[in-house]
Amino acid sequence: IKAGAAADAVPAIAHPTPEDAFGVAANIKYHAQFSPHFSPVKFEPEQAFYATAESVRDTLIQRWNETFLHFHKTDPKQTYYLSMEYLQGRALTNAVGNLGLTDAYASALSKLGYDMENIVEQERDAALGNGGLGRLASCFLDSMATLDLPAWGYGLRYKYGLFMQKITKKGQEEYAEDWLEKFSPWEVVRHDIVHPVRFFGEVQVQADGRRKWVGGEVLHALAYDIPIPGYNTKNTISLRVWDAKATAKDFDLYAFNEGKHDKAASLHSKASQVCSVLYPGDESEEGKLLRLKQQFFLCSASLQDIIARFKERRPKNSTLDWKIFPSKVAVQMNDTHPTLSIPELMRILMDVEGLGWNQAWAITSSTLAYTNHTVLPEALEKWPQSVIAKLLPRHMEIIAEIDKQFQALLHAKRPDLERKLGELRVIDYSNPQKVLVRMAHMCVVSSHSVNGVAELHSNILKEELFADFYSLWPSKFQNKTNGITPRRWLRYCSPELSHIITKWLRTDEWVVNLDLLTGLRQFADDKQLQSEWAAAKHANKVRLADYICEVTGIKIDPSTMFDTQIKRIHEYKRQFLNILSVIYRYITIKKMSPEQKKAVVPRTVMIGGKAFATYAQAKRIVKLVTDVGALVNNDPDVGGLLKVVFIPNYNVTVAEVAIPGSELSQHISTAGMEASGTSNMKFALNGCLIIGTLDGANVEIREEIGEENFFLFGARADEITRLRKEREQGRFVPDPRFQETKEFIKSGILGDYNYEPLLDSLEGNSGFGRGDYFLVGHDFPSYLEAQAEVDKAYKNKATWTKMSILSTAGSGKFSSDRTIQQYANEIWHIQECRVP
Ligand code: T68
Repeated sequence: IKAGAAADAVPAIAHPTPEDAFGVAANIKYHAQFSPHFSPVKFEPEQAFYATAESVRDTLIQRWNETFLHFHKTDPKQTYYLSMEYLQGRALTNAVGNLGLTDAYASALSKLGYDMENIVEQERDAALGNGGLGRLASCFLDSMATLDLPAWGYGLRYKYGLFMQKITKKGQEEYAEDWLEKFSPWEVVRHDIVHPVRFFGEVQVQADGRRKWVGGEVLHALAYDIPIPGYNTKNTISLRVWDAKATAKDFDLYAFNEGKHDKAASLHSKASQVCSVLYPGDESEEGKLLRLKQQFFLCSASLQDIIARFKERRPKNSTLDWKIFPSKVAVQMNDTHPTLSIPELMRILMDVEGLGWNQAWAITSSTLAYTNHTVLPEALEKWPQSVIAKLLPRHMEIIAEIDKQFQALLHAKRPDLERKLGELRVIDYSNPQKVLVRMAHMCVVSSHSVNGVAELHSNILKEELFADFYSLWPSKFQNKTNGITPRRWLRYCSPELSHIITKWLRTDEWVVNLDLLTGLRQFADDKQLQSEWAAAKHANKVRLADYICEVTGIKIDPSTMFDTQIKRIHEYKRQFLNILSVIYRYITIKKMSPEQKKAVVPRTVMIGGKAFATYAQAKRIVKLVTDVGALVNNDPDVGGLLKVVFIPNYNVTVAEVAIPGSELSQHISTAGMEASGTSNMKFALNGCLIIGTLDGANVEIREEIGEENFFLFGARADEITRLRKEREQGRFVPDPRFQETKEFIKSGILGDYNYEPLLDSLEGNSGFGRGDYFLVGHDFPSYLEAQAEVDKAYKNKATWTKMSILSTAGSGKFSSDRTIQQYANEIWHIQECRVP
């Protein structure tokens, strides 16, 4: 490369390249020797993992560079996905698989005396997210790369991602998990990509009347790139995560030498707080400030980066034409967490670039789009105006102006809505002591597209949550049903099933065209396929049983039905309903004669998930599951007919074992409350049958796989309001089985833990102050009936296996490739840009 020239003449790599097993083995050895992380005398599995990962990284970086240069030269419109969360999980299997190097790496490692499976196990999960929303973002990146789309992700490089969960006698305990403790072999620090981000300070009016944000504290956002390889393509995109830094200039050497060590490095310590923890508690004012700081840090650094790229790619000697910005840039906000992108883009365009309000507004609103992931009122972000004004004084001015212009618009266009102004405004003045900014309203008002994540959810947005906005801007509202990547969630997590699918479809094209799975339908009755299918499922069950034994010490029997519910613990997801029915099953078994017991279908019920650290009710549910397990698993009367296991520390890697190994999975939220769900799609794709309510994407899954292959129960979304009202009016008569189950818990047989607050939630004193708000009591009887149907179906192995095959066959729609193609066509308006 010549000085000053573009770096597109990538020089030949000076060390062995991973093209075949010999090349790979040599390359791994090279890294073991020259990557100076470990002493050279050791080559244990951990070192072997890092050397292997660094070897894979060589290829990734090469492709990443080619992709970047190709995008740079072609200059297509590019999408930037802004998300506070990414739940990436492990990367090694996925990377070598997508690169088409699985066999080469497996045999190279075996030449070096290792087996791939063991090496893969050394990697820690990158858990920079909570649950569905974060995992969705990660699946989307895989699809963007695979579809050759010019698209990138932006996020934050938290030091401590999602906490580690330990289950003790007290229930759930949380510990910080340091995924970077050693280092991550996947990230590439970009020392040349640094953007200043200001907090606090004040607004000055300049001579020309323009406003300028000055003073306060300025931190620096330093970029780390995590390469994301597409499947079967050279395209390798970036997840760019920001870390906060202070500079040497911010270090007060004089103060330090006077012994004032903390004071000397106070900005450095503030910088280290910004990206230290995912979702720090926000009860206190300090907590709120930190969360808002994190959100703004992501928005400001990413927008500056996007704008720098826009400027860099403009033809030489041409003047900057801001009008074309929306034809070059699409920004997708993953929920309201990146909402501050709106006032930040407005500020940059007006205060830095000198545009007027109207032009800045036109650009901002045609660039930004918003995805909503929840209708739960308590999960819709509202920030105190006072906190925003303190941290981001200029942004608060802009937000106030957006609010004002929205009022003017209503006045001019929709006087009929003016009486609802108070509810619709961006700023909520209803309590003058506590003025709040409604982030979702700001997103709806300022974006050109608003989407929900499943048909039912998008309809609820249009008809309820955002009904008035919908009447104002009907064409803004869209649906984009979620999806999952078939690479991680079938091809790599269940190689056994994948091989069978490829064999029967006579192609592995399904990995990139998941609709091809419908081709399995014609063989669903074939005895040969059924027996291969059942064998693969059994192998996956054995693997899960081994894992459960390893982490809990509990031995479970792979010949029993494996029934799983894994997701965040929440009252609306109703793990409580699940465990109540397990208790009822236990009570019933206890009353049975030996003859009656023979007819029972033996089940292993597994529940896993993390409860938010301050969510007391959710933590009680975790404790209840473990207490029920302790009772049931040790009762000789039960004799293996029922086992109850809490799977600790649920994360992406655990899901990759639990999902293929399950036969029944539970998606049993109160109808209307689960926006979509994505684990339902993962289970269905892996031939696991669903017991569920008509909620979120369950509705569409049931349509696709056939209602005869889905165990449905419970109230529908459009009945919920009426049912809650009836309940309030005392018109609900509980099922005697429900009463008996509650009495059982009250009896104290589970030990001395106080379950009263949990039981109260079923009666009228729930944390939400509303009696059985989640309608556990109402749905209990129909849930038991659906469970009886499950047992009946399971008794006939051929029927069950056929249903399992049809479940996989009908899951094609739920590929995130489909979802992302729809975002690309209908929201982002971007085209494929494939590296030749
Ligand atoms: C989930 N939301 C939805 N929120 O609950 C789920 N983090 O139905 C849907 O399938 C999924 O998003 C993807 O669309 C979340 O995971 C969060 O994790 C969250 C909520 C508030 C603040 C932070």
